Amino acid sequence: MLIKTRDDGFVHPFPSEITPAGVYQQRRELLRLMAGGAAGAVLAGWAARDARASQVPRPGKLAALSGRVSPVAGASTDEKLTDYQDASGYNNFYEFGMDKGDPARNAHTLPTSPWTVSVEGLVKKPGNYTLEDLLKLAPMEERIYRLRCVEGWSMVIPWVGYSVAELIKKVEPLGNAKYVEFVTLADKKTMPYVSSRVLLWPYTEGLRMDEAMHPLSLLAFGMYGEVLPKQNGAPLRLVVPWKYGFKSGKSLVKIRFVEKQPATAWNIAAPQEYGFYSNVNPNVAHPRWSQATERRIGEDGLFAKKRKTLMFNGYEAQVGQLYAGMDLKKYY
Ligand SMILES: Nc1nc2c(c(=O)[nH]1)N[C@H]1C(S)=C(S)[C@@H](COP(=O)(O)O)O[C@H]1N2
Ligand SMILES: [Mo]
Repeated sequence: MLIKTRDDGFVHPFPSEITPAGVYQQRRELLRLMAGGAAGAVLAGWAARDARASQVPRPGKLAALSGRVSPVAGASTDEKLTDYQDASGYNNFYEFGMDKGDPARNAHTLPTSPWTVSVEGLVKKPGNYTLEDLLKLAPMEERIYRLRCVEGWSMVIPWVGYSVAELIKKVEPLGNAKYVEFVTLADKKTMPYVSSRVLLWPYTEGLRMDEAMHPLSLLAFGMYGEVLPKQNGAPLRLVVPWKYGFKSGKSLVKIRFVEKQPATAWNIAAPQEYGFYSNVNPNVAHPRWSQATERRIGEDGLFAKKRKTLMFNGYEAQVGQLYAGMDLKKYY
């Protein structure tokens, strides 16, 4: 039974693990070690891999980030907030390592100032926008979103930012811009795993134009009323609450308007597992595990009951229309 821990998720696959042969090899190795009495050590290893970093320092307040309550309908859940230490100590940011505690331990090397975001492609006003430009581009809002990782865990985080639509309107996309590509930083000097082949760097993500324009799609600069910790994607990231967490690229450096559906990092790594849309959908299982339930971080005692995963992560009323008539099993 314990071997199931790994299958239950909490680790995206990386290329060497994606093949069935790779998975088989790992199980055999685990069984061999267990038979040899080394199970304790192995399981301690798994536990460490899944554990959050302890006592994460907080980056502090920034006046610009005292977000007003969002006027966008359904922008905040009243569910209990995830503990700050969990939200900033249990992360996926593969540029800094693959264990959940690695980003908090390693991301301090990331220089977040000065920072510019290059806006490119099919757009009337391309150019380099500095972080200072972006911070004052629109009023900051607080939005309390559920974030659900494809691995089967979720959190409730109060983000601070504004709709990506605010930026998109300012830069005036051309009529033939159908998709928006989001490119995140890939810097070998400050991001240790960018030298590895875990993913094809830079980490890229994409949205259809109407998804990017949906008011819930957030450009986040802060969380819990403070500057984003580096491990959560400082100085700015995307948060798309109805999609699996990996659509929400961290530490954005480029936003490109394109005509064709862009390639995305996870789709390149494992196309059969991660589609372009990646809407949270309990009816479409991940090939290696069910997506019907999730573990809310903070309720994760060994015997805590899992929660039912909701269609579009609970944002169906707001975003369901975007997918009217689409076969969501085909467009997963
Ligand atoms: N650049 C970059 N962005 C990323 C990732 C990553 O590895 N690199 N991981 C994604 C995944 S899988 C998830 S679940 C969320 C996690 O966000 P959080 O750590 O702030 O909760 O970030 C997403 N954005
Ligand atoms: Mo994720």
